[in-house]
Amino acid sequence: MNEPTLILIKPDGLVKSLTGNVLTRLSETKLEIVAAKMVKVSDALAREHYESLKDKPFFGELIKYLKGELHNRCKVMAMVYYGEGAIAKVREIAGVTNPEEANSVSIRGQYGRITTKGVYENVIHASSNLQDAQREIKLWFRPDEIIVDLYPTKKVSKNTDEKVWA
Ligand code: IDP
Ligand code: MG
Repeated sequence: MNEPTLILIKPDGLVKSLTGNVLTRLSETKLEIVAAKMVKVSDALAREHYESLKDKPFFGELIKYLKGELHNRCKVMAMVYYGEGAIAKVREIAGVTNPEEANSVSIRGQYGRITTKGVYENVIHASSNLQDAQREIKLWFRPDEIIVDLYPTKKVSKNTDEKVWA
């Protein structure tokens, strides 16, 4: 089944000039890129993205990390990859959450680190399952920013073609 997955190149990946390396690794999946943009991450967007982790002791640092406050680089690259088994294929190449435990040839294993404050700087985010992918893609992208129709939309008003997620 064709499915979408959200990928973020996090601020550490951008600061370390890893964009090209990460995209090259991801191209091994043979998936299609159906959306891509640079995003200045607001506090609200970061908190909403990691909503399920809000009770974790590392949540505060994690929000600072995603907003770029740990790297003086307040942006991330957000992308939607699409195709057969996309979620599992990207998670496989990304590696597990803890960069020290990640397979050493995975993106996180190759380029991630744990900071002295205990933040897992693991270069990329990748959706975990279909439900998370849908929630995350709708959070980061508007319907007209994605070149395939993924989820139902509705018109903002009769007078415009602008659409929002239904
Ligand atoms: P995932 O990114 O592999 O899906 P999640 O559990 O969803 O992992 O955690 C989101 C992000 O929070 C991770 O990518 C990592 O940056 C950070 N994180 C997760 N667990 C820890 C932890 O135990 N200590 C520090 N940071 C963590
Ligand atoms: Mg996750």
